[in-house]
Amino acid sequence: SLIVISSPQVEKKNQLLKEESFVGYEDPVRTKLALDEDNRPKVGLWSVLKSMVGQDLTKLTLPVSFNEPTSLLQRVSEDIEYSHILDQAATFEDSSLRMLFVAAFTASMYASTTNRVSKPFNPLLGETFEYARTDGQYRFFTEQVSHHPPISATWTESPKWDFYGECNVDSSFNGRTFAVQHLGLWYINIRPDYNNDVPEETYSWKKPNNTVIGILMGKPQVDNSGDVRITNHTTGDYCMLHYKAHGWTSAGAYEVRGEVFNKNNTKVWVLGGHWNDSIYGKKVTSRGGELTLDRMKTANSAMGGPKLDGSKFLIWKANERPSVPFNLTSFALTLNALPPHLLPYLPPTDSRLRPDQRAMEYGEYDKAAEEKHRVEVKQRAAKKEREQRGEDYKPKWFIQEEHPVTKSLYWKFDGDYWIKRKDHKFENCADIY
Ligand code: CLR
Repeated sequence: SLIVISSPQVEKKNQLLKEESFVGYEDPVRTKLALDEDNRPKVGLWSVLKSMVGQDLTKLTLPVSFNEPTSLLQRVSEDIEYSHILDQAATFEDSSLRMLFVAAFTASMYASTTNRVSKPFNPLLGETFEYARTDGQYRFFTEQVSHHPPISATWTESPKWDFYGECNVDSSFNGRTFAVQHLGLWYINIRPDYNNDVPEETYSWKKPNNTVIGILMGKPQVDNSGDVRITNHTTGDYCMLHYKAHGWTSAGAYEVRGEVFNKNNTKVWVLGGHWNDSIYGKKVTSRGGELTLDRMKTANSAMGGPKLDGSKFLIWKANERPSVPFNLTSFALTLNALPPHLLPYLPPTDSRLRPDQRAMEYGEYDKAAEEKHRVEVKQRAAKKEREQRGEDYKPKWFIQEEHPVTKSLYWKFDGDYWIKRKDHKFENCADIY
């Protein structure tokens, strides 16, 4: 279990425990689905997409067999699969080392995109998803706060860190690739073990783009590319990350490289690796700071912590992928599980209760399609009723405000969710399914 040292960490840990956030999550996580194999009808992506040039994800009407049995809300929670990197970041006294690990965490999120060219279910307006892990000591919550444009506001808390932001993606099919552009700003607060100067520091960044490539060739895959700047607003450290676009050959595929600078613009660390596999760090010394990315070399691949002598060290390694339907990761597999202990704690809006997604998980594709249609019709009817009453839609658990540090608009979680959950006070939730 996690050892908390500083008083802000202790306070957060006590809050999570007092609000009984882990109640319902006592059972071991599931390691397989009821379905043994992915028996979705095999249809070429191109044959379906060719008539949909210029369309975005919300307007695409694809057969349900292009879906995987996850909601985009659950897909977004997969960002925290490797949250132990943040726990580790908090242990360092040197803020540039904290930045190095935070940067590796932001890149670790893309490991889940390998072999996952399926469409998650579009969340319904007001749909929510919660997830907690006793081993990670965090609680995650997200709500679909807007339908057009689709925006999911998310908020994760753990003794040593918070991770929050909005998944607000612009997507479109240009005839060759399917491009997903992230518009939202993402935040991490770290509560360092040694909080001599600051009890809590704020980082922010914008995610790189996801692109589905290889559609015409019949071998679609997700690529992640672009430049990312991660800023520590509290100390002035920053990191520049570059995700290399997948070229015509596979040389340089999945590659990510970056440099960490302190507030005086001095380069102190370099990092690099492959977002589908592992990321290494290296201290910049008088002998230079080049990082070789030789995949064959397995030296130093044990997680031994940072090396100060200028030699390369492993920061993160992706988990083994289980062989399960829909190519879900071992983490993704656990998200839609519905353990009997948890059920009485869930609000009626939780993604786990979505009937179409549940049918999909059992391989009942016709039923999934029917139910999907039904809940979407219900959503449109609710919208019409609101319009007739002249009412604006207001999200239940988040409120949009100016961020105190970046001054950008962000979705602030009011925290009330976990208290209501503890007391089983969910009777005022909308009936969306
Ligand atoms: C990537 C990791 C980010 C959060 C995130 C948001 C949107 C997701 C994206 C991730 C992965 C790729 C994704 C995308 C939405 C649609 C797209 C799932 C999880 C899929 C591959 C589009 C498939 C569409 C075709 C079937 C037409 O932190």
